[in-house]
Amino acid sequence: MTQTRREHLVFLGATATVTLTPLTAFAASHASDDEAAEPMVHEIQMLNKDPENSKERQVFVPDLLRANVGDTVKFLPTDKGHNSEVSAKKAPEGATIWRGKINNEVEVVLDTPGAYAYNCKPHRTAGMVGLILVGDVSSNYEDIKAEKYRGKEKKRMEDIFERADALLAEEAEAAAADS
Ligand SMILES: [Cu+2]
Repeated sequence: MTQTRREHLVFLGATATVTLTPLTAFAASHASDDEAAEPMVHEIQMLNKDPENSKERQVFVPDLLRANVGDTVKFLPTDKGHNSEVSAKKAPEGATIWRGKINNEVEVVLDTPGAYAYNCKPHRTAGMVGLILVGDVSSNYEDIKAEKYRGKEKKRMEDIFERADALLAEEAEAAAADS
């Protein structure tokens, strides 16, 4: 497979989002949105400690990811003792769901548009959760938001949904300005 230099740079930008804030990641992942975008690989680290706030433990970084249909997400076992999994009711209908083993890397092609609220099995109640928004999320975003989350999981999901709402509003605004 050959890549033009420009596509290659976009790809590098995408892999670098691991260390950026979600809003920056969003901007990077949509840098080439005007054309049929080359599928990208996004990396999410499974960590014992949030590198930006050492008081926050058991985290996915980034915990909010914007992706296009056909992109790949990789969950990396950077620290030990974690997994990534998503249940069918917290993913779009018909989507490929995943259940990683503890300490294993998981690689998933995001084949179905919608929202995916995943978690680490042993640390779900400790709030080790994350959200992936793939393409048009209107089919299940509100349903996922209305799901039951408990304790620290609830607190973290509320924070993630707040950022997701802002991101989707920003997108809607940009789309309106475009037309
Ligand atoms: Cu965990």
